Amino acid sequence: MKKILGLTIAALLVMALVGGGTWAYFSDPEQSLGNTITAGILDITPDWDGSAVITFTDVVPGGTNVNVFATILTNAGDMDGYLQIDFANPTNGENGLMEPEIDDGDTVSADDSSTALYGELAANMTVTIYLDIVDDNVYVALDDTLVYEGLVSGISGVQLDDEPMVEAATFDFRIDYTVDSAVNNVIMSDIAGFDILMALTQQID
Ligand SMILES: [Ca+2]
Ligand SMILES: [Ca+2]
Ligand SMILES: [Ca+2]
Ligand SMILES: [Ca+2]
Repeated sequence: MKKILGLTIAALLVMALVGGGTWAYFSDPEQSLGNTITAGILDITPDWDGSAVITFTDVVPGGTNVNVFATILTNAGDMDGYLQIDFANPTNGENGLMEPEIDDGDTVSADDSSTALYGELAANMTVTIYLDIVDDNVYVALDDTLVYEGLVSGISGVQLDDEPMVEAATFDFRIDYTVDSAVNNVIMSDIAGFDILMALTQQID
């Protein structure tokens, strides 16, 4: 009897201890193990190698050319982003002084070793640079996104900023040019060009 009482007291103690902390609540546990968080990817992919520099050659007074440069830009990552395009380092090379240039009054510095200076082409060539949103290979103001229209010599510092570009979006990036029809032989053999820099940045909702 004493032993039974002891067991009973022990059982009651256990019940009391347990009962004190075990008021029932509804519960429905679920598990989700092994979670990982992976940083998103922003990846602008033009279909040229990243170091390309646009260079115009064999242009003539009054000449025009559409799609002298065209590339497809792709947001190849897994996030929406903003596309930024910057232009820099316009070049304007004399590339040798031809006799017809001299005849039309062209001169060149004693140092013509640089390809970036002394030419006349960049100041006489207008470029139209755009995203061909309505993809018909033609810039139409109401359809497409104009990036820059102006002289090559004025392109440094031009920027397309914050153009929304959702995941997997593609843009056709195109350049047309026209050369002043009034310019004379001074542009002969000259070489003009510029750098294009692109970046895709995170879109913060
Ligand atoms: Ca010159
Ligand atoms: Ca178009
Ligand atoms: Ca020249
Ligand atoms: Ca020249």
